[in-house]
Amino acid sequence: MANFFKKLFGKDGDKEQDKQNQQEELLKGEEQLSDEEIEKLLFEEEEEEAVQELEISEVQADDLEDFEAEEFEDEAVQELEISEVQADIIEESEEEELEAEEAKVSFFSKLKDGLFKTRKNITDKINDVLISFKSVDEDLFDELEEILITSDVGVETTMRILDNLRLKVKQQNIKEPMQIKELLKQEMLEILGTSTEAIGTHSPEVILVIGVNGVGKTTSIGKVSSKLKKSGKKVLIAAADTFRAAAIDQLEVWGRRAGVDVIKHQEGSDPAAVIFDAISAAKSRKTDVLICDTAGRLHNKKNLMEELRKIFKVIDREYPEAHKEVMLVLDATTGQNAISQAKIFKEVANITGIILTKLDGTAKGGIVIGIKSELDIPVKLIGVGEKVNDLQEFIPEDFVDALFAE
Ligand SMILES: Nc1nc2c(ncn2[C@@H]2O[C@H](COP(=O)(O)OP(=O)(O)O)[C@@H](O)[C@H]2O)c(=O)[nH]1
Ligand SMILES: [Mg+2]
Repeated sequence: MANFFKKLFGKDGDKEQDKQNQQEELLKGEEQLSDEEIEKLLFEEEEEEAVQELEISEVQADDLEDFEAEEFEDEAVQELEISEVQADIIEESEEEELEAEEAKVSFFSKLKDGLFKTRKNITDKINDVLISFKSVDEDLFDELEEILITSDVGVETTMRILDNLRLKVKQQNIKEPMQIKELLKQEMLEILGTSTEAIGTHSPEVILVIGVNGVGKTTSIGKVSSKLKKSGKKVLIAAADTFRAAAIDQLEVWGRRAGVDVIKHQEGSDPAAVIFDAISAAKSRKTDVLICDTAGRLHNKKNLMEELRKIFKVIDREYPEAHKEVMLVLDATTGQNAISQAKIFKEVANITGIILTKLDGTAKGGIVIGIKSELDIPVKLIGVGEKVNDLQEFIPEDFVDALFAE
């Protein structure tokens, strides 16, 4: 829907002044509609259908019902010239409705749904193999090995899992292939360990979010801010990805949604200076959690690493009393490449946790196991979708249960 409006009303209105002018024009436009016009519009059946079709919320319908009919839309475009900001507001209230709905869906089923592709790939294949084999033999282990490796569990980790499986099968004298499923779950849990401390629990706390472009840093910051704010924390965001104006805008949209302020400078300014100001603001406002977005242009590795070092220095010097978390965001769909990225960031950053995004978009969710076993950094949060509630605390038992759920 929001795209529909964006298409309809154009992408102008970047500048604050434009937005104001357009908002004023919107108000004028509304006044110019005569009562007759409004009535005519309201009674046309087509329009009501259009309203229903577009599923506009009541608030939006109030604003928009005057010009919902398809024929009238073009005129409305010219008259009202709704800016991108207004379209964003529509999108936001639409999303709030969706969020309320989604909140009803349980945590577990969301996780299960988010792992749909992985479940199809790993679990269905494992089930097929276990059903097709009559006895537990080396061929069965070979099949399992292939499934795990192709699901990005990682070669070494897969070997480790299989060695343990063989041993347990022997020790427990297991003859039924199906019994292996439980053993496999146990092995996975053994590697994943227990869940670690959640982020945002200290006060003051500063969370620095790092990772290459496009992995989901800004989106995850939006989701985390919203969650912490809802739990009663005072949250502040620092827009230290100053490379593109769009990155700052994107963060502000998330900030508005979450009801969290964003400290920003102009595009191209020094990220460390943004952090410096954000820390001052956090101190004077008695903020509980300050979350910092950063740029991730890995192709200029040297600069990026220098930039991060400078940021760390500012945080250490200016905010020694704050508990520090450095969250590395990795995109699950990039597979083994995610592990290489982590190794590079480890060189400059004392990474305290991983946010693994886009698990909903990959059939290779075995990467969770690979990451834990190869990097030994706890996965603290997982992204299973683009919506605000789609970032979950990573609980190994739930993850394995959801993976093998029927
Ligand atoms: N499907 C899915 N998409 C995600 C998830 N997290 C982030 N994204 C999408 O990934 C894209 C890049 O995210 P962004 O936060 O801008 O990445 P950044 O460059 O690291 O800040 C956006 O289109 C997000 O909506 C997730 O868990 N699932
Ligand atoms: Mg970003």
